[in-house]
Amino acid sequence: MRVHRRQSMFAAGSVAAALILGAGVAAAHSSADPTIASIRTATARYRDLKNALADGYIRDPMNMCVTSKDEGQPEWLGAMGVHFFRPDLLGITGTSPRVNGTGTHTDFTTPGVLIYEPQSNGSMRLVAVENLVFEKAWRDAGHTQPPSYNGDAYFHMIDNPETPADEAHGFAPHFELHIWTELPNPAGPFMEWNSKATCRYHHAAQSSGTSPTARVAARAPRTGAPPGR
Ligand SMILES: [Cu+2]
Repeated sequence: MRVHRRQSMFAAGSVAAALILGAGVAAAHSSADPTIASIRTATARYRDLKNALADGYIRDPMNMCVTSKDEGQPEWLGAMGVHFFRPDLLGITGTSPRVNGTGTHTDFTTPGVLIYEPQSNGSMRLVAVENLVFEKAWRDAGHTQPPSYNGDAYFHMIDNPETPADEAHGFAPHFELHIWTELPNPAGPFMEWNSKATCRYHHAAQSSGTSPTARVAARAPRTGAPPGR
């Protein structure tokens, strides 16, 4: 069901991704990936945002609390939240014209990105972890398949010039995968949007005023996907 929905919803992006990656490729498989439970344990210290900041995570400079609605997608899909990045793990090399980097980091026990949901009392609740791998760096490292987590391929994010939306949300072509370690996602642990996450308590005054970019998840068709995730 989840796959169905993604395929219909992101059909255009999937076509773009298929053009890049070739249809029907199997995801590169790593058998050494940690379990979600162990990732949750390893990142438990980041439930306290102070620990994240101390370890080098920085708040999204745009300070966006990202929602599906902001980016032109159905509101019922939900939200992500506010992203905190480790620039060193992402290997950021520049931000113009797109955020680019050399990062190929895929270890979720030290994720490149942490996602927080603003709470009504002003605190920030850790909801998910994410890794983001730049496509060129990944291919330059000799990989012929997208990165994957326990056989689940990362989403391929690349702008489709034929649409007004920026499907790569300001980033150079990359692969990304979220894992909703702290806030279970009814749509599945790896889906981009979580209907249980909200940006309701993200203060408008914190926003940059910049128009949100569209974010469309695209992933090449792959084989061996467990059904019904
Ligand atoms: Cu995200």
